[in-house]
Amino acid sequence: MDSQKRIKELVALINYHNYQYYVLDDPKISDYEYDLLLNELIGLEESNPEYKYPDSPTQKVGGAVLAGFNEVLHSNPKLSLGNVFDEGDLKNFDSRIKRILGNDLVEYIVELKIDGLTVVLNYENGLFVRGATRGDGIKGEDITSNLKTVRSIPLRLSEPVDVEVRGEVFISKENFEKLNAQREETEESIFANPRNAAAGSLRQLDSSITSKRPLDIFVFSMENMEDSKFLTHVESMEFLKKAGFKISPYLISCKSWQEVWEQCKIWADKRGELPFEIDGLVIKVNSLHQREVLGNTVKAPRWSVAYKFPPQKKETIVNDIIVQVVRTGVLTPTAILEPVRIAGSVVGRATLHNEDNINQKDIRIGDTVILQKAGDVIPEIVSVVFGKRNGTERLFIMPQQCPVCGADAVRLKGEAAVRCTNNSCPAQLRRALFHFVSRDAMNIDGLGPQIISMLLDNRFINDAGDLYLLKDKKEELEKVERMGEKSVDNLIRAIENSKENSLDRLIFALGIRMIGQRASKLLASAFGNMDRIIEATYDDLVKVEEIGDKMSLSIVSFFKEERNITLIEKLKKLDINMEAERKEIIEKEQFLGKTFVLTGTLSEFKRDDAKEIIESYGGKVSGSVSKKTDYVLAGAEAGSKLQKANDLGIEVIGEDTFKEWIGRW
Ligand code: 1X8
Repeated sequence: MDSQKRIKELVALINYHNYQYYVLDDPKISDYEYDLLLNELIGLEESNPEYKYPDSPTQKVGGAVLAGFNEVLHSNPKLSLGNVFDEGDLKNFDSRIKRILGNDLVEYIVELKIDGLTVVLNYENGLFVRGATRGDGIKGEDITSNLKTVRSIPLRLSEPVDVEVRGEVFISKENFEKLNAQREETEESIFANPRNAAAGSLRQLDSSITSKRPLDIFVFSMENMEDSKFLTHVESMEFLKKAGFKISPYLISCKSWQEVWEQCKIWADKRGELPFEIDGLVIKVNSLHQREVLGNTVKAPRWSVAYKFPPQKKETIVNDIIVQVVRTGVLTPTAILEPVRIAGSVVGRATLHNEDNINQKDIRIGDTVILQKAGDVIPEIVSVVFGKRNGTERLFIMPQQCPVCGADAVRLKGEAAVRCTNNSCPAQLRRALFHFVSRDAMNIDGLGPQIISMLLDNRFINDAGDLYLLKDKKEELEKVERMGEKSVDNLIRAIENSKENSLDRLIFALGIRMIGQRASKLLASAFGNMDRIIEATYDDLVKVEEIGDKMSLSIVSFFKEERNITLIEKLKKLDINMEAERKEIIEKEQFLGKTFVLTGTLSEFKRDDAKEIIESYGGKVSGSVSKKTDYVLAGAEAGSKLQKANDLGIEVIGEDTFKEWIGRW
């Protein structure tokens, strides 16, 4: 069969199966058979690019990366809706409609208000040509290539019509949980709620990223119905459904505002049982003729309104307050609650964030509290029911030690968080290792989060130093699934290479709080080697330009921890470079090629250290003064050497000048 014909056939066939699977949730073939068809199409399109059709399902995997989104001017303003919050508001909405329409009967359609991102889709001749965000209602952003990847958005309709529809793109609760679990695994930031996840996914400039997100859509209105054959909204939705759209799942007909209010009460309770998030209901007049009579205000249509659910609140009891150590080492107090059902799920614990939050709200163990689950999925304690206290409640005291490893937990000035100071705390180790090997730190290629986790879980490593011992465990490593000989060799080579990294990389890799890449470079160049940084006092540190008060405190407290010193000693024994690179300091022309003689006692340097500094800056140190001596560095009680220098007319410098030259004063 000729390629063009087969391509056409495959496009139609795969689009049909997409529709069965993603819109109707009724697959007709196995995933395997589906993949075979898709692969065949991909192959044929590759060898026949001229037959790549605009409705080809291969576009669902994304493609070109955009520099930015173009602006789209909407055909008509995409108005937002007025809100009603209670029975009274709803009655007023109905009264206004009745006032305008006289005694006509009004049928309302009640629908779910999906908590996602509103988009506008345009079809010409049945072909999807453009999709945009709602934006400010007048202008949106062209996100066509991202919307093409949404599996339930049809690329071609069953009829060759020109149509504009509005819908809500969302991510189901189940897929949201899965997506976040995945992101946690790969150390990516997690989304606060399904709406943010959907919005973030649609704003990707690389549509292949969007294609990997489990986006879905409900279409809820047809926008260009001016001269349409439809008499009602429901008819237009039935048409859209037949055309291939996944339409809003409940269209509940109500004959009075009282019936509508019943639905509001029903859904406020039932919302939790839905597989996706809703933040209210939308109430619409069904008759298109009546809609036209009612018209719009400047802001919103008079024939529709949104009912907003009250944030869900429940009373419960704080049975205990425990402290969890999160990956960043922050000790997070968490309330253990008497389980309550709220917004469809049973809540048994709530984060209390930090000490200050507990104190401000005066939350005590045994308290009765108000728990709230608003738009966000994370439950929160809003307040204490003080009237229910009986005197048995206990104050919570933040521990001074990490509950996981027992190391000191400290609260740094200006921070609400209390942190475990132990960098190798099991709760933190994984994260510390991710950081240690990362590109800007030790830059060990091929050591991603998965491999690190595998190494930890199989007890190949217990700290960063153990990475450098892996070369002795080659055979055991090769036995691990997916670690062939070649990948083990590559990994070990990358680890070995990192031994020669510059000092600033190592400093950064240690993960000292507040010490980023730049501060690491400054420390490396100011102190020259790791030992001097370890020995540096707060006063020494704050003198370094750009190293401020908080950074200095953080450095001092880091090196006070014995575990951190032990790790550095271990790394030193394993031959990890602890010296600043020469090239960084060759610029110190006072030293380069110059011969120094040391005499007397320096107050801030041991003689060996001073020697090392001079050498590291490109100078030489000699034991006796001669004509070849360039400088004599004289400390207190300098004796004959100083005399000789003066006799020979050799420049004598003091400790202050020396410190100035090396950038420490
Ligand atoms: C917004 C939404 C509407 C519907 C569902 N979800 C939304 N987020 C619906 O009509 N079923 S209508 C709407 C609007 O007009 N702003």
